Amino acid sequence: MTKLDHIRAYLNQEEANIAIFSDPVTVNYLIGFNCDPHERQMFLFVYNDLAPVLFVPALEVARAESILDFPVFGYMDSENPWQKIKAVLPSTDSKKVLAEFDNLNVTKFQGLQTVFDGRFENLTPYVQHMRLIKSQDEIEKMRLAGDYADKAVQIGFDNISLDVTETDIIAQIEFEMKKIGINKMSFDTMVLTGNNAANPHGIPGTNKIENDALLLFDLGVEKNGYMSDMTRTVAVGKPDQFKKDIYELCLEAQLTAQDFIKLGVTAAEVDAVARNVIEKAGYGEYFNHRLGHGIGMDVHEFPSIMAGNDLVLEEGMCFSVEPGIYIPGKVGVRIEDCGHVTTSGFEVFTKTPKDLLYFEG
Ligand SMILES: [Mn+2]
Repeated sequence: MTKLDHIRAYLNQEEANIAIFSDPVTVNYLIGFNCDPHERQMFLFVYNDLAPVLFVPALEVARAESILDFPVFGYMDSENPWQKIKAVLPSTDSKKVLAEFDNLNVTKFQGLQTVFDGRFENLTPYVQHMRLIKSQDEIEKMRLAGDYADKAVQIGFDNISLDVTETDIIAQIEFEMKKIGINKMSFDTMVLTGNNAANPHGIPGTNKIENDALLLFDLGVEKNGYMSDMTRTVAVGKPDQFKKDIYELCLEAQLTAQDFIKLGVTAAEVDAVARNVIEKAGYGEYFNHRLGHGIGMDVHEFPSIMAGNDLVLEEGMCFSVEPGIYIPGKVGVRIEDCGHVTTSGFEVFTKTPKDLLYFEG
């Protein structure tokens, strides 16, 4: 069964005639058409018993038609997209209309309501569920994205110097990645020195790399539509024993959680295993975020590895394991790998070593 067949089966089960996809990542996931329409409108309409229809800005029609085997319609900037949708769709008749609520802003929702009379119901949970279990092909793509993250962080390591700033190192990483054909990082690369790393949402800037301190790299690469995400914290010069102890504690939490992951345990249990290590040492209050997030075509997707999530882990689920300890004004450490659940445990996509690495200032 293709992914669209699964959608059709779900429509029949829900006794609905149409599903509307508006999230560009979902559209890419379902039909392999990668397009960011920005503020313009793009929808994939999937019927239970008619051919699907892709509706895009006019400038995207030729590219879409070249890869799709079903009808594509476009609209000019000067046209009303909702009138155009109503005119081109083979049917707008459905008692229930399934749509991705997490992606519908009010403009889209009100526009679609002028096209369809049916009752709108939320398709987001079904899409999240579909994307939760990765196929072998998807795992391969995640591995490749992970390889590039390892390369990227190595470039960061190679550029550590007390003469440069956080953004200098970021510029080098992204410059070198572009030169080997990487179009896009998964998110804004973070390089945080000293106390700036003690803020879990620290923003890189023109801070010079500090000596005798820790330096945090959080980055990822998009390759073939799939994301990687990793964090490494390294030593510059000779950080004091306290900083090294916090590093070792964070590493112990991360490795304990990774070893614990297996089929049948819950997401909440994985979070608790890591959290217990840090809490027992007395630093629980400084680990103030969930242990991890799902990853795939989006850098944050399901499942959330956190307290309260009783989702049972299954083969093919992909997520991060990223404990952090942030003591304001003193030290910040985070260690992160993403991986996938296998029949024998958890296999990570990033291989950069995790023993505390030391660099000359
Ligand atoms: Mn992450």
